[in-house]
Amino acid sequence: MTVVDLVDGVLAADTRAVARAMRSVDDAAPGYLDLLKGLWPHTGKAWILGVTGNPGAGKSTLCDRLIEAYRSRGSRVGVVAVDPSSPYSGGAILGDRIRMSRHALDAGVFIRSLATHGHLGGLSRSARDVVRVLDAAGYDVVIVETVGVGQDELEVTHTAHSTLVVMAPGMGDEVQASKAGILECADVFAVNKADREGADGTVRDLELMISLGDDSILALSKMRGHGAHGAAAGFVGAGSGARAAGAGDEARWTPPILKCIASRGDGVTDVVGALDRHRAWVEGTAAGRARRKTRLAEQLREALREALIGAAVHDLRECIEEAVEGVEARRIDPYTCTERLVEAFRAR
Ligand SMILES: Nc1nc2c(ncn2[C@@H]2O[C@H](COP(=O)(O)OP(=O)(O)O)[C@@H](O)[C@H]2O)c(=O)[nH]1
Ligand SMILES: [Mg+2]
Repeated sequence: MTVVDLVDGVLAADTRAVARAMRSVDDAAPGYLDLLKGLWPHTGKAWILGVTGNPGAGKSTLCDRLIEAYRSRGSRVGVVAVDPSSPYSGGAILGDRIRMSRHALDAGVFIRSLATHGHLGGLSRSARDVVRVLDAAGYDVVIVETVGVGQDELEVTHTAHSTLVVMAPGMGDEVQASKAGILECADVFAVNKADREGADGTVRDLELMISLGDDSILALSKMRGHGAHGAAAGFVGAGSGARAAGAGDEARWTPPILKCIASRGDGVTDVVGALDRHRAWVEGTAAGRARRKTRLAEQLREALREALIGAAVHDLRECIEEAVEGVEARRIDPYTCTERLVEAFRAR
């Protein structure tokens, strides 16, 4: 099958062509860049939703509900599950042709799992390009579920137009997420497992952190350390006030925090509503469009970094070997050595 045939197959949303194109892109198989170039003019229509949060928070369960909600509006939904163990509605499903059991017979849903490693050029590169295949194939919403909240996941969220951060009460998710920089990339927070104790506390902690910024995390952990839960609650008034003020200010998006019980489907409508509002903000305001542009710039820089590193490591492989020996024998320091390698690469 030629690249042109494959492009045509993807544009016709032929399931086998889509699966094949995704595999080719994921493996960075020969010709995959031509494939992506061919698909590019047909992308940009899908709304890309990143779903992140600690393992066990309920991301997959909530994604399953989101698929249901978007399908009921008639949208076609693509899912890229970076977590290969995603137990969508029960049965754990692996491999290229995974289907969420509940959505298995639905032609309007396409699910692909990505392994967490083994991608040429990194996981975020793979995820971004696999998403583009789904976009070209006409999926209206593409959900990218990450496995956790590490650096890779942060990069994966750069691909998304909206990022939903899922948390569960009593897991210390708030503090952990703030350390990992997840708070900054969150557009909507879902405090899932609201059937469990502590959900309101998690909501309050989040409100506090959002209203006070990064400094609050340290303060919060200190308060918690002294067992003064009431002290944290004392700030809630200030937090809610800041949120209310933010709501009328279209230059700023203040991430809403919604409680839900994904396993029962409770509160999911509100999460969907918040995501809709975020989309409207991104599409309808200058600030939103500027942010979208920033994300594109981030993606381009990532792609450039990957391409440059790939090219340098390939072109300089002999020099690098020599360099390692030089540093090992202490003939040269690693800093000068790095400078020389960069110079050698630029001279090419
Ligand atoms: N009690 C409760 N359990 C839930 C809820 N949502 C998901 N779970 C359970 O939490 C576990 C982890 O869910 P999963 O969606 O796999 O989390 P993920 O690792 O973030 O994708 C599963 O056993 C779910 O059934 C909820 O709202 N309440
Ligand atoms: Mg999962």
